[in-house]
Amino acid sequence: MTAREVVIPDIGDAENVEVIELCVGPGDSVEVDGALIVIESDKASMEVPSPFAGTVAEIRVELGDVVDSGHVVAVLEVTREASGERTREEAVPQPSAPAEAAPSQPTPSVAPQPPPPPVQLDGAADGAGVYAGPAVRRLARELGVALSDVRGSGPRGRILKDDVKGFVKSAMAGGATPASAALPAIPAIDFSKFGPVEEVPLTRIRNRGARNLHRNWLNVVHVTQHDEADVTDLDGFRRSLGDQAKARGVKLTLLPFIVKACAENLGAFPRFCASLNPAVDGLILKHYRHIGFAVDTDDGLIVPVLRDVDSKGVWALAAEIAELSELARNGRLAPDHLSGGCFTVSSLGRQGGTGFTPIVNAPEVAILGVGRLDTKPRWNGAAFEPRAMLPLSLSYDHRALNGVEGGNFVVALTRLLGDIRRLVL
Ligand code: CAO
Repeated sequence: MTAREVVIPDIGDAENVEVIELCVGPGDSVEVDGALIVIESDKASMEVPSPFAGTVAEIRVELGDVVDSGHVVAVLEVTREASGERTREEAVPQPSAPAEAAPSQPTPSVAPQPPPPPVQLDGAADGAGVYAGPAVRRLARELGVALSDVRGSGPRGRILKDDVKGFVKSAMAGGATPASAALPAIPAIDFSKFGPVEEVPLTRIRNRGARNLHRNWLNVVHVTQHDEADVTDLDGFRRSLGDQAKARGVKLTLLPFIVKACAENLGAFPRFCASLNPAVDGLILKHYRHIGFAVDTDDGLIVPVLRDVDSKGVWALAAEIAELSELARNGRLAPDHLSGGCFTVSSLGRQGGTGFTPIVNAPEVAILGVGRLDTKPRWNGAAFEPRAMLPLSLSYDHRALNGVEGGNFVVALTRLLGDIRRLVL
């Protein structure tokens, strides 16, 4: 085999163009006219095609290099030439590498045959208006992908092979979206360049959860309203029930009280117990109070639903929360346990934190995040006194609810939790 240099062909009056993509690397096979690199001038991007078929021995440019006509791009071990009939004996050595960079056994190279012209990428025949090179177009054709549906992650939105592959992967996972709706792709990075890594698969639940969260994040117009409820009396009351809880075999945490207060509050604010209709021009008000609560399991986050919370007492809710959490952690929840929620409570109280922004569990329109209770000094009009303060974070869909409604809901909820006697009024 003969080693031959490939140079950048005549690119007209475009000078000092930038190398923006390396399409091949050492050891790769290339066909005649296969793309070697992509260069970009002020006006256009062009692929530099290979005039030979063979194997890439060396790439002589790097991303970001500024190059011109005649610059050596690569050295190929040639098996076949574009114009077909020339033999390796006809090759004319052309020492174009700088002396100090030359290998001890100089590579016999040849004056390049008039190299094929660069292939302009912008506005090519199929998928006109799509910014992609022939190799990418060929790959898209082979995979049956319409390039107009693919979001390019290259410079100025150019579609790369990885974008096409990513689109196919996403389509197979059920998540592909047309470019008009898709976000710019996050570049795939080989992190092992920076240090040791390992890839672990997401569990089925985490995987499904990730898709749902992404869907909700993209569809819902999120606003999060933060507040603190003074739960000094409520927490004292809860603790005072410790012996009764033990006798009943129930763990009485703040959560059943919070869920109960939410059900009460949903009665006063029915637009929070609702879903937008599919056309997003109407609100479906639900006259039932089924409330989901987030459970952290080894396999991922699960949200079982407590039914008719408004008609249940705190003991019953505490027992049901324990039972559903246990079923969730053992992977034994039935579909009925997971459907029909109107509103969700996500408590990170045990874990800690003063506030977070929970993602609305669409098609619900609101979710309450609960942080860790903390004793804080509070001004009572005459002096500071220690009070047990519970951080609350209400995220809601701004398409369904406005800020005043969000604020009013949280304030009313803090009042209910501040004086739970109100729950029986
Ligand atoms: N502040 C301080 N302490 C709190 C608290 C709070 N807000 N909430 C709970 N605690 C305490 C409890 O009182 C309990 O203390 P003791 O063991 O001393 O009695 C302890 O933390 C453990 O509570 P728990 O987590 O077992 O019970 P719970 O009723 O509060 O919550 C459940 C049950 C299933 C919701 C919870 O275990 C869980 O899985 N939480 C994670 C939810 C989650 O991942 N949310 C994030 C989703 S992203 O939106």
